[in-house]
Amino acid sequence: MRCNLRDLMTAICTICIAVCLGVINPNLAIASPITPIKIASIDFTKQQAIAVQVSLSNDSNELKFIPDHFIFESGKRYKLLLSNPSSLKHYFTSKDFADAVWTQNVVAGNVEIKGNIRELELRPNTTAEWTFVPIKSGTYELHCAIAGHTEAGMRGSITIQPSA
Ligand SMILES: [Cu+2]
Repeated sequence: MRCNLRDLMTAICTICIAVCLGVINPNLAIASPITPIKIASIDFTKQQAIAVQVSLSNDSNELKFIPDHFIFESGKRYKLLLSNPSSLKHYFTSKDFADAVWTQNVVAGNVEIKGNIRELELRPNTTAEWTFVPIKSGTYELHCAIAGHTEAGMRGSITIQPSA
């Protein structure tokens, strides 16, 4: 059998192309079994909810949120317990905050509302529970949307911090 340089180069090129196309795995002989990577997963809906209280005004009808500043951590589940002990209706309005959380539900009376919400209106002597998981960090303004209430002091802020 004749073996010249051209045949040799052709044979080498054929092997190179085969390797490149994955037909021949050069590591085949020393390949070790693939170890699956375990990725930690969290079901946010099943985390213990952290209860946080907020009062919209008080029984003296002072126009303020109590407290008026909140700090939440992204990725944790919170239950915001809202109450309005005053004789006026008030809003918990923070649309940018509402866009920065995933809302699991709002429970008011015997009704549970699932899905996104934008703001809550609480009539006199009512309560509501808003369960959510913050997802986007930032500081968001909070106010009561009733005319004149923001100007009278019914405002605050909500900060979402990245998870530690
Ligand atoms: Cu108000």
